[in-house]
Amino acid sequence: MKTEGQEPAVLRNFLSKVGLEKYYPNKLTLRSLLEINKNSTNEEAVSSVENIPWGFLRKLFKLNSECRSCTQLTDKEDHDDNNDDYYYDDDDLYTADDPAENKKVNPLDLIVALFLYADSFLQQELALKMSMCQFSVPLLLPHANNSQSTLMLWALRDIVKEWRPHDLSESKGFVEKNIIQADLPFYSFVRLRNCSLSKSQWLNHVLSFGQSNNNIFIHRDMKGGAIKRNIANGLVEVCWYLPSGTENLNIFPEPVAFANLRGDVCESLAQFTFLFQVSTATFVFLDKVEEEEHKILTSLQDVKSKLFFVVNHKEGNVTEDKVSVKKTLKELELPKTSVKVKDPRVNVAEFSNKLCAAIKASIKDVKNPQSIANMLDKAVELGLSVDERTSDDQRKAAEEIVKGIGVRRVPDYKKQQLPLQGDNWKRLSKLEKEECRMKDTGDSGLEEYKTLLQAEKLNIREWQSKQTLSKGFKSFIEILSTSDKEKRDYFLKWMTLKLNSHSRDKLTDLRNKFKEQCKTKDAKLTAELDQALLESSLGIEHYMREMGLIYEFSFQSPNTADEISRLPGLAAEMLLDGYPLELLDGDVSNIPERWVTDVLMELHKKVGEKSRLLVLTVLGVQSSGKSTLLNTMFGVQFPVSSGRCTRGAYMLFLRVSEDIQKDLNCDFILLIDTEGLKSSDLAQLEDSYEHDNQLATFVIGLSDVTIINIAMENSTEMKDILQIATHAFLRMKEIGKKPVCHFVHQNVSAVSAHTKNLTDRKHLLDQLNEMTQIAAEMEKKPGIKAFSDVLDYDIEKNNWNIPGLWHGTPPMAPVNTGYSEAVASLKKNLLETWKEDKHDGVSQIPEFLEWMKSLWKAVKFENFIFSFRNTLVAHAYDNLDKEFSEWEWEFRKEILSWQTAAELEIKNADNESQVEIWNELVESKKSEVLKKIAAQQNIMKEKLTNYYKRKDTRVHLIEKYKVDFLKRINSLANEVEHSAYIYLDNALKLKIGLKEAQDIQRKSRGVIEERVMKLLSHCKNTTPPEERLTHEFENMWAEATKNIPHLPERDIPARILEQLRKHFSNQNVNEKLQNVNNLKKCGLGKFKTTRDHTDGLLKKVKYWWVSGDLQSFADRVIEISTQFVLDKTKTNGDYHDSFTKELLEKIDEKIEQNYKQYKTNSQFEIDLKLHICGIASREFLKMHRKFMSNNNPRSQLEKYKNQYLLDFIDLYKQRDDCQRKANDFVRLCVKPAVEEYISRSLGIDIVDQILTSCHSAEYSSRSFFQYNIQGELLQKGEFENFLKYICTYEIYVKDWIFQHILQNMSEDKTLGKLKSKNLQVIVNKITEATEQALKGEDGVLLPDNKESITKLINNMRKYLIKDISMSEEPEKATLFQIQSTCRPFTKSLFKALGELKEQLQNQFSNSEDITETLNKLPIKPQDELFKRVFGCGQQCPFCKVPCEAGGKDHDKHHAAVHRPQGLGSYRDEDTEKLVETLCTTDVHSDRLFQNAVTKQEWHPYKDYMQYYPDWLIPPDNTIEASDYWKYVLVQYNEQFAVEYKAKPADVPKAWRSITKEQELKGLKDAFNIK
Ligand SMILES: Nc1nc2c(ncn2[C@@H]2O[C@H](COP(=O)(O)OP(=O)(O)O)[C@@H](O)[C@H]2O)c(=O)[nH]1
Ligand SMILES: [Mg+2]
Ligand SMILES: [Zn+2]
Ligand SMILES: [Zn+2]
Repeated sequence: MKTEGQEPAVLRNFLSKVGLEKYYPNKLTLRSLLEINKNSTNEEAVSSVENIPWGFLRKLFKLNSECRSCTQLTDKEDHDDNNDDYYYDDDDLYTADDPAENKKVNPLDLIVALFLYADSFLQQELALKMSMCQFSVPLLLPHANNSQSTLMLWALRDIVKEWRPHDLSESKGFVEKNIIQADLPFYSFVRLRNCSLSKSQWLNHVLSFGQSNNNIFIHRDMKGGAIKRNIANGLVEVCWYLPSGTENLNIFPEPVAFANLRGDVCESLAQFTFLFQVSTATFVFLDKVEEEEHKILTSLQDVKSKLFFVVNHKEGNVTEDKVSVKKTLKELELPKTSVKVKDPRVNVAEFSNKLCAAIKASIKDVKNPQSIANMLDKAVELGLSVDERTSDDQRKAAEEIVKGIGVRRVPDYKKQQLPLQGDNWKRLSKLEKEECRMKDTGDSGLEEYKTLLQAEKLNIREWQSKQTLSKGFKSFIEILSTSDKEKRDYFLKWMTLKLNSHSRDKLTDLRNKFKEQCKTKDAKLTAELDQALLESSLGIEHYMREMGLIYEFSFQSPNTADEISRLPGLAAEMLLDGYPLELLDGDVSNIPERWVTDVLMELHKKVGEKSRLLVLTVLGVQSSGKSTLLNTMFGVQFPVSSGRCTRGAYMLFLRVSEDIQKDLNCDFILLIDTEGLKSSDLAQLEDSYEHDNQLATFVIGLSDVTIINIAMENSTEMKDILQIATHAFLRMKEIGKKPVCHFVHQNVSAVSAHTKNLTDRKHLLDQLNEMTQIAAEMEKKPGIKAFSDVLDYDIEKNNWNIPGLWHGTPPMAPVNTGYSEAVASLKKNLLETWKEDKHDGVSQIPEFLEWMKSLWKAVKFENFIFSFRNTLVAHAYDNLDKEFSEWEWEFRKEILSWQTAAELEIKNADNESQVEIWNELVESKKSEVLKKIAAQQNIMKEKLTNYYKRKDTRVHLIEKYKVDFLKRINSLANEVEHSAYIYLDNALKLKIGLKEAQDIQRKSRGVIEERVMKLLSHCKNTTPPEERLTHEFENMWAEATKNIPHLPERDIPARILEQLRKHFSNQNVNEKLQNVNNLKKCGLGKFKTTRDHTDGLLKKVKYWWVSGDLQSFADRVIEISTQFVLDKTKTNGDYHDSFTKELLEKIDEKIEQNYKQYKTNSQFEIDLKLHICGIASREFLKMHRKFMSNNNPRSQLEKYKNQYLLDFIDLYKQRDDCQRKANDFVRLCVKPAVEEYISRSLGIDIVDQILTSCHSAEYSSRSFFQYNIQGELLQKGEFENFLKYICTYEIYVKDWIFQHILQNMSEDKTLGKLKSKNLQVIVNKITEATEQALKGEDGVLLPDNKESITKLINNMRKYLIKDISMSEEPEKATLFQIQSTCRPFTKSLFKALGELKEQLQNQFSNSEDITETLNKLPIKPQDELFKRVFGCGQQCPFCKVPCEAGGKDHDKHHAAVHRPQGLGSYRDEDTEKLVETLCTTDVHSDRLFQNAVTKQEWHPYKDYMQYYPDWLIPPDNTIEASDYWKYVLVQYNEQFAVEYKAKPADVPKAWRSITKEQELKGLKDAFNIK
């Protein structure tokens, strides 16, 4: 073709008129037309000439057969303008430069222009679509008025036609061929300058015989057909007549090609010559022959059988004309039969019959029909250019490869040249599935079997990786990766064409056989043929598949070649170019995961990580028009064929243009086309249902929008598809994915269809409901009853009727306009509803891949819902959980702070007032805290709600956990309330207890002070020597304190026993308790479980084992309880009955949690509680005694003895040691208060400190905590630790946390710093308060006298009431008989305070006993952190792994990784060996278990939920995740056996080679830590 700038003016004018210059030549790409843009959803009417081509293209791409009629603007003014011109389509007659003409375009011109500016691939697509609409397509494309012409072989290459010749009409077989490669009779139609007949119209008549009139060729009576042609003259179009095998419908028994030359012969001599030479016969339409024409015609060779004249014999024809015709005929010596005269008396039908007959007659004589492809040489010879010459190199390369197949059978070729997708790949896929099913375990142990499977897999992978590339394949890859884009496209196309034509005949044959076979219903033969069909098909997709597999396995070998590592990039490019990529290989039912992942990630990178996807999938019975639907909807090119070659799912990326990316909220639309689903012939094959089910679940799981294509009403296949899809939707709902679903009913065309179908749709809904119920039952989700429980389904909006694709009987039928319109409106609606809906869950490629992996994994298990584990969901859950933990701590902190303030208030309550008043105070505090808790609860709920509104957190994935979290808030509130009440009660009890002691103390102090004064006046009179004074004082002191009463000691054990009785009062067990008079003898020795401790049934079975287990359970409870008691006694407080209550509650909780397993009875409960209470009674008694002695009034007074002595002496000597007094005041009164202040909030401070320090991560989530703790276990590598961790998990964790805090607090003297900070705060407060206290209420300084000191102290107390509690007794004692006045005292006081601060500061910064400090804290940081990470404390019923779900109250317990059950002491009853199997393996095997819970009946692991409905144990086929615990079992097998009094487990050999590194990696994998 000519280069730019040289094109003839007429062409230039035309192109500029329709606005296409910038695309000339061949610059508009197919790719650019596929983009989804504004026009995809909202098609505007064509409003300007420049828009005409686009409007046409859009319509053509959606297969609208009316597209040719939209080549002019719908304009009002031009109605009557050109009436007169209708009779003429001759250029010279039509000269007017009509202004209206500028608004119109002749459709033929338009088509020529389009072909001129389209690139080669778009040309092919145009031709394909046009031919589907049954339009003629360009064969010779003129390059503006004759100057040049191109044979459009390439453009027509892709057209594949099917037909049924007469000899196949019996068998219902058919022929499928690239039409230009078929050897067909070829007829040309041309005209002379003077010709009043429209040959196009006549051709149409001939070709549509028996069918409604198809306008195959554009003719003058069509819309726009009469408009002056500017550039289309010289165009040769071609179309084909194809027989359908029905005798009376067929005009010709065999296919025939028809060519039509536009314009007259003289103008396009080259074209005419070519046509005449290649044609079976040429029909010349004419009224008369002109001189020039006569010359042309008579110069033709061999015209006798090849030339026909069609002469229009009009009424009143000029004789001259007749003569000219006669003359030519004579010279040519044409027989009479070669001249057809159209007489006005002959009507249309008759005359077209005549033409038909002429053609038919001539067909009989055809010896060697020629294919269009073979006309190439002739064209070159005649100087025409040929479009496909440009890609000759690529053609040769493709031919070379295809030639390589040689005479081999395709299956053999594939085995040799594409070996990776052969039997090994199939076997590997089987193995992977077997790993999830564990069907053929045979005699070997489960874990052993698993390692065997692994080993075989590894073997295969290795073998695969060692394959060298075959020659053909090597060059395939080479060409793909070295060519530039255009060359690559050509090459791929050529490959496709060559491969298709290579295998087509063979396949058609097989397919026809297959069809016949299916009738016989012989399943075996059908399966064989099916297999043969699969094996014999060889297409580009097989090469692409091999390419993926090369990459997939290349990782097995360390030295992956560069060219291989570049493959994903190459494939990504091809995806972006619009090629489909195989996602799921349905032939073997497997996904090359690494390949797909890397390709898509490569793509993700290429598009700048902007890859939000909208995934759209079509599902439906095989050959129900799914691919056709997608192609029509989006203009894409999924392979369409009447037979199947592959099974599986292909994906294709469509770019979304920038103008609507925001609206659609995506950058790409990802189309997934499925193949091979439920082909009716295969339904009988055994695994087809399973295969279909997997495929459907997988693709539905991936998609945002699913279209269920239903082509046949009520057939069983359709039902099966519905069943499969319903099931898949249900599963998606359960795992938190909710796709949009549309049902497309094809072949429903009646206008009334919609209303009439209402009943049908209701019926469909009934069916769906029924199927939902069945599926729900299968998935054990009885709560789901109706389809609408699963999906948002609207009977109106989600059902679409689409008329049949063909308008008439194929192959001659054009696409039904109704089809095109319906599909377009479906598309529009899909995109529009997508726009309207809010989608927070749009995923990018990485997330899509995550879904792909987890879906596929779950699909492989039988138990989809319970197997599904998606790291995205896990992450989303973890994130919320982390945040939730923070809120939870805020909540607790708020209440804890309030609590300590309340405690202080109670402590500071007026000591003089009645106990009732205090009671009231506490009650009011309780209602205050209730309100506070409710408020906090609301705040937390609000936080949760807001979290669920967030866009960045993928909350849609964890929607179903919202209830869990709400529950957690409530149970948190309950817990906090409970502990706050206890706290307040304790504060009150303490206050009352102390009051007693203080009363005594106060009285005694009064006595002493009186005595001192008395002694003083006595001594003053006698003036004894100084040493006597002391002596006198000592005597006096001894006398005065002699009778100070002791506080009565309470009988703690009795009180505990009473509590215990009360605790049991509701149960009918008092009788048994009656015999117990005191707790003295309880809990002294070791607690022993007996047969009487469990219920009936269990006594019969082997007792030692059950008892062993029960014993260790009891031991555990005792240990935990003792720990609890000791924790309580470590504080300096007094015993309180609530301790016993709490203790008993704790025991109850443990018993309840484990009741199912041990079936313990009330005897056990009583014995155990008595035992523990026995221990507690002694500890609590100790505690009480210590408290008593600390608060004993006498010893309290002793503290002040020295002071009184000094006071006495000073008074005697009339000295005033104001500084001493101030010091004493600070030491005895202020210092304890300050210390209390510091430790009061220290607990909270420590937790905050740890949560914000570098250790915060450890407590950020349960799983991270586990990860750390287990990592440390591994590091230390001590059996004892493992044992402790497994058997006494709670204690171990508590201890671990405590140690962790200790370590943390000693680092950098953190504790000292925290304390100092608090010290600074309180000292400042005291200083401030003191300064303020110096002033009276009126703001005036207090007078400088003795009395003011008391006033000052009272003021201070008042100002500090919210911060500290200064006891009264020490104050009174130290300020006894102070002689100084206020001012000097204040001075001394400040000095003393300063010294106090310094002293404490020193103390804090020197190391101190952190344990001691921690134990004494009123709020224990270890407890708070424990609450944060411990969760519900349940353990897996099989392996004892602790539950990792958040909070105490959740739907299901779960843990990321389970352990070999033997680690939890589970053994085989007969061999006494510990069991090595993991629960996660068992639950997907066919194994059984028995234990107390099943009443020793055997029960399948698969149905463990029946007995443990609150546990979720997802199956796991991976080997790595549990490496950690396997390693532990291997390492300590013997030790565990000894410990559990069993025999060591049989560990699979492979486990022994697990290294510590692998173990650590396993740990990381298990907790999702990267
Ligand atoms: N009669 C008829 N044929 C159709 C219709 N839709 C598609 N086809 C033809 O059925 C064959 C299979 O179509 P295809 O789209 O490959 O089906 P798929 O297997 O579901 O993807 C093709 O030859 C289509 O032309 C329809 O509505 N009516
Ligand atoms: Mg298909
Ligand atoms: Zn387990
Ligand atoms: Zn739990």
